[in-house]
Amino acid sequence: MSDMNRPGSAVGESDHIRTGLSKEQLKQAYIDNLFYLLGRFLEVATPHDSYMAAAYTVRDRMLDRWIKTARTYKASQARTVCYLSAEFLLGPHLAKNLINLGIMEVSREAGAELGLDFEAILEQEEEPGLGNGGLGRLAACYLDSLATLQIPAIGYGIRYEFGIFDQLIEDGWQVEKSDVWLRDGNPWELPRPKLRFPVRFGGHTETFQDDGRVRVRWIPDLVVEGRAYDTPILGYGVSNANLLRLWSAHAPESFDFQAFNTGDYYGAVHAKVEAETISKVLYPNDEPQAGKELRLKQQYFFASCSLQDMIRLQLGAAGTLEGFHEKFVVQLNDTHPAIAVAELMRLLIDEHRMDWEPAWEITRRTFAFTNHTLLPEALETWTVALFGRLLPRLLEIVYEINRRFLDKVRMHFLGDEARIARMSLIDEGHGRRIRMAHLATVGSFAINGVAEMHSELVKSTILKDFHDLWPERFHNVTNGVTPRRFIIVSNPRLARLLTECCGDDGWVRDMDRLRSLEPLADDVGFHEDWRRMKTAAKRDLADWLRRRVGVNVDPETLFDVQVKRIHEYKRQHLNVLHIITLYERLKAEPNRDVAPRTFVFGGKAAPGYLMAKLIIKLINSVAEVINQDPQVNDRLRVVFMPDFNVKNAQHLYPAADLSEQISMAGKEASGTGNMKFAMNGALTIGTLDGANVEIREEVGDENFFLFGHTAEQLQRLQAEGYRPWEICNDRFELRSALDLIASGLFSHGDKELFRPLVENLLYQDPFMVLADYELYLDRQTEVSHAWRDPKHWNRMSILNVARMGKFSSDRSIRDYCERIWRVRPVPAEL
Ligand code: CR1
Repeated sequence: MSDMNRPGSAVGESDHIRTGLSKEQLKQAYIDNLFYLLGRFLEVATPHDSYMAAAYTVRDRMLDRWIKTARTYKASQARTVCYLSAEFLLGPHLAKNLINLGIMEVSREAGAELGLDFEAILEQEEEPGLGNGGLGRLAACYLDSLATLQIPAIGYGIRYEFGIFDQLIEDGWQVEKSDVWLRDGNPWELPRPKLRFPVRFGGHTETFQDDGRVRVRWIPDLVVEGRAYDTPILGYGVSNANLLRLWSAHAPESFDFQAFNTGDYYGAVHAKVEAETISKVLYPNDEPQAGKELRLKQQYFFASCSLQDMIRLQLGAAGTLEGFHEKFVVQLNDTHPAIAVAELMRLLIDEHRMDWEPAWEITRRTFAFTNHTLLPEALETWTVALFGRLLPRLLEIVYEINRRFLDKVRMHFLGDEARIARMSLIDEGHGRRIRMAHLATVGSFAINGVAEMHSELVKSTILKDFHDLWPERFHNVTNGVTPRRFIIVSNPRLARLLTECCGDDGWVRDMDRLRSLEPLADDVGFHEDWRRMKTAAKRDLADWLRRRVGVNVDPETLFDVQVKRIHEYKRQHLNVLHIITLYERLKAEPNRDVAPRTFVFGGKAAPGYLMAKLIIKLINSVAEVINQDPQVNDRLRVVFMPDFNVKNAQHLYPAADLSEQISMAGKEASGTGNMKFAMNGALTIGTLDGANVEIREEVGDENFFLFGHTAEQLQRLQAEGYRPWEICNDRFELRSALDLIASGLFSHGDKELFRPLVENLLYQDPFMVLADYELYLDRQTEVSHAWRDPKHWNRMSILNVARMGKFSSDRSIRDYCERIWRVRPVPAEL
């Protein structure tokens, strides 16, 4: 770029005020932003003003990179990865961006010289909670890795006005509070009011003649406008900055003047409200309950806006939609954006007057689909009735895709009508429903699961028929997490130690280099450093818990942590049964020698998921009794950390000694918390499920506490007729733990409160908690023994960190680039 094009270049010196990275330039820029953007000056600035000024100072530096990256990508004509996701759980931006720009330390110094409390400024940021859990956080890790690996990419999603609810705990129960994250403004985004697309809903379709062809016109009864909000996403240690584009829903005009003039003022305003409702709130279910009309509207809304935007870019660059799939590859993050398959067909056929065959050729070569769950309740379907009423034109297209697809299946599997019924995009059995996973599969050139075991199960269960037909389309890409967020930002002490050991910070972009730690696993001096680092992190967490939650915990005890969404399949209640058993052992034998532990739980329950809410209540009730019992509370403590989110999680990973990954085998597609803990030196107690399997393979069986039945064994148990109550008859301690809950000891004598939970475990136990109880307890006993030998424990901890290279999201993204997207890096230069 010529100098005249640089922002601020007209005024010479001030050029660097928006781009320079030196301490003096940062200080000057900060003061400038405080004054000109916020109308404040140092002496009167509140912590929030300081945060905003700091954020704008960082954003200025990102914009320079962002514009240059966009130009480089455009000139390269490279293929762009479009990651379509209903959720992006980014976490706070400021620290992450300071790290990726490489100015964390110099900013800290600049802050100190200005008399600012740097930590308090970071604390000010309200995180954008635009996701529920693993799936949304994975999308955020992937954006970080895409930018770091210099891959042209755009994240597309929804700018929810309210993200995932804030969780309060009152009297032990979860209480939800709406998340007003935009209340104080969002300095990281740039509104693009001119970048807007119409999205239609309802109405009917008609055919008409056009150049001798029959075409279809959709006359909607509601048109909503999607407006773009852009957030730059910086890579680490590179000049590339990618784009996250989120859509916000608006009425095309703020008033419907027709209605207004005829006196229907209320009706006119109502249309505006109806439109804006679409991007109002994130559905708080991690495994969504199907059937909600608004959710289908959200999905179609963001899929349509995103595709219209890609078409705009393609026409701008090439003037034609031919070859669209060579310029864009669209990754569908689960089935939430699967409707994009039908929408791209509609746009190509109806709006750009293409014929079906070439349009289908482009479509099926554009999309790739990631499945994230096998849970039957999470497999999205929509009734034909609802779908047709809301999206009449899309229903016609889905029918036509299905007709042509089933013709092919019929040719391939002659006479196999049962198979045809199973594979159809329409489930005729349950009140006629559209199967979104089938639509995504039929419309994609590649389908993948998120861990080896999960990908195998996808092929052998939910998509087996499709695998029989197109085995070459099925892949595995094991999930990963970004070490920028989950080591450098969360655990700076560990980051420093790793950089010292490796000689430089190259491990941040190549985590396999941590293997060079292996020889240190037996080094006495290094053990001392390791212990100091861990103890410091545990002290920090203890301070934080005292201030935030009002509980005292002892950093010398074993920190045993389970944080994730609360769900029966994740089996937080198995963890609780272990705690109750320890409690009973200590009560029966007060001098018994047990390794002192602090149990930490955290996680949100979907607001309508009563059993999950009861599990939260149980954890808090058990905590209350144990923490107040002087006979045991020097050796057992239980803490429920409220409002588990990215920001709070960052305090936990560095401090954990033991990571609980205890889902029922076959249920957790991958898990990513398991990776975050192990990367920070926690040891895992876990089942053979999801990515646990691969973590254990990498770190070595001797450095992992495996327990539990395998998925096949559990299946066999179930097939033989699983009778959980019989297990209790033989296991005295299990019976006793359940009896203790039922007795009302944890509920102030109320015997009814936990009855649904206890009876569910005794008589149904759908996630086979009781079947694994004894194996879990035995393994926990070994954990306690291992903890008694700090040298051995540290050795295992060091080896876990050294061998986690595979679980960097950089590796996952490289896999996607090579095996699925077929894209290469395009470095941007400053
Ligand atoms: C899975 O339950 C996985 C993440 C990310 C979740 C979890 O095991 O780590 O996806 N699935 O792949 C999900 O949210 C809707 O499905």
